[in-house]
Amino acid sequence: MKHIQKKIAMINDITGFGRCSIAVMAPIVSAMKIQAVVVPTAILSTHTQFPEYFFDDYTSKMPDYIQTYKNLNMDFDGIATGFLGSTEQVEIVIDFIKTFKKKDSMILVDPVMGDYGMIYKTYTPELCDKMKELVNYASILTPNLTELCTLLDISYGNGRFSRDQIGEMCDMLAKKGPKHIVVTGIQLNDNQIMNYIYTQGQTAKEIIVDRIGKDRSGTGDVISAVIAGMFMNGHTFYDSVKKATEYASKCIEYCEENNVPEHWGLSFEMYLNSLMED
Ligand code: PXL
Repeated sequence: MKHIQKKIAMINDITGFGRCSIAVMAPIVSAMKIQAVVVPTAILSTHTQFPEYFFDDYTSKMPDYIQTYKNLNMDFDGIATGFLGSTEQVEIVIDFIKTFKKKDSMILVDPVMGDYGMIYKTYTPELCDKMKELVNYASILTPNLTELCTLLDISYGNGRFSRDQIGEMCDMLAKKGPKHIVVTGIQLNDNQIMNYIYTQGQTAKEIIVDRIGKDRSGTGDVISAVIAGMFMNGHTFYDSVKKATEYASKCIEYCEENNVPEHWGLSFEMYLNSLMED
């Protein structure tokens, strides 16, 4: 019988404590019956929101690591990328996608670059430009509003954009490659957050969720992983985003009720079984 289990390459950091990147993304897609193949970009003891962390950049080792997959003629049904630390690392990711993607592979790029109109300190103008290049290879893009503006060189201003403006920005990005874009975490008011869901050639949709408590680290990683898993399992982009936002909301609610510190990430383990399908 043909082996039909799908595999996704996750190019991301391995962070020990704090529930972000691979530590949440691999178990989530595993629960969805997809094989997670880890391609590390860095190894950290905790994520960078803690006052102290061990950080080992893996960039120089990535080419040899990846070469073995090239020699073994591997291919992937999906590739997901997250936080990237240097232009060199983005080059390696672009080469990885060019080498391993199949005709219908899902390429999810989470352009982790900033939030609330501010670009992270590690993002030099060169790195921002390189991320714009990576967008050309994505089939799914999951920016927040800050990242959407940065990728298009549009000023964030006060962060207030109409739905039409957001739609036009998605149109511009989609011309470069990604068929599906979800603009995450758009603040509608003090209590509500909107996710704007764009698929090329279709009318945009939105999912509005209640804001529960403060921001929690790793939320974006949980959402990308559920979207990737659902989409690879044949669900529509809208249904994938819907499931992802519902799942994240449940986890956040649990964290609030159980006083989980905000920088400990989401207690995604509590609801993994709700991602399992027969
Ligand atoms: O969740 C994003 C993320 C991923 N990886 C590392 C981080 C963060 C956010 O702080 O520090 C190492």
